[in-house]
Amino acid sequence: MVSEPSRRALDGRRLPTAVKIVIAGGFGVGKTTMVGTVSETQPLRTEELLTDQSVGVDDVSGVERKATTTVAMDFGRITMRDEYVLYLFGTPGQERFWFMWDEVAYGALGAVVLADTRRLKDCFPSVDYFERRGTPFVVAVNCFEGARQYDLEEIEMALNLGPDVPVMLCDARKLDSCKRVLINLVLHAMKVRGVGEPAALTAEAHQA
Ligand SMILES: Nc1nc2c(ncn2[C@@H]2O[C@H](COP(=O)(O)OP(=O)(O)OP(=O)(O)O)[C@@H](O)[C@H]2O)c(=O)[nH]1
Ligand SMILES: [Mg+2]
Repeated sequence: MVSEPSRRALDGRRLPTAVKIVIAGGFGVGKTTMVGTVSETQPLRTEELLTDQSVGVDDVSGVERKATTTVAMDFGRITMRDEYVLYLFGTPGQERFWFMWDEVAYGALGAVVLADTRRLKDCFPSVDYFERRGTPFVVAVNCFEGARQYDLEEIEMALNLGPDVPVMLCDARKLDSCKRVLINLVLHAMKVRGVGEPAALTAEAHQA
């Protein structure tokens, strides 16, 4: 949520508004990568090695070189136009760690659901989760090399999303691309929650 205390002025300067954002999606879709790409501080990670025990449980097709997985959460921070500080919380993707989601998502303004078109159904649990919680979200399709390209309309239809859920393409390894996703999410979430449109971010959205 938008934190009221953070709006207070300090020495005549306005403090940036603090906003909590969740980065969710299926196993290996690029959540940790996205948090790491945008974070202006050293991101906090809780990565553990994928072991032989995960063979047959975790589907690494498409990300065969993946050696680690998030077991609790990712955490990072990005400031936008000195007006907003986004605190980013990445969820663990593996089903056995989904019990963490309530903790990670508590108090979030909105969520990014990352999707991979090669394993689109893996993002359904995240979509269902945020729909059930009433948390505004956008779907960002992380475009892996070699994955077939789809039109956004095709993806929207496949996900059976409500008409107002923004869907966009992104590259979780690129700062500008991740920033564009985050700005669109904040604008969408503020609109859904009736918080008014932040001029600074709208201007940034036009540039991104
Ligand atoms: N080609 C390509 N590779 C990517 C991209 N994003 C992430 N990767 C790679 O894909 C793998 C998965 O990335 P992670 O960021 O660990 O995925 P995750 O969603 O955090 O995974 P879990 O926490 O295990 O669910 C890593 O090997 C990344 O280097 C991308 O946009 N393009
Ligand atoms: Mg991760």
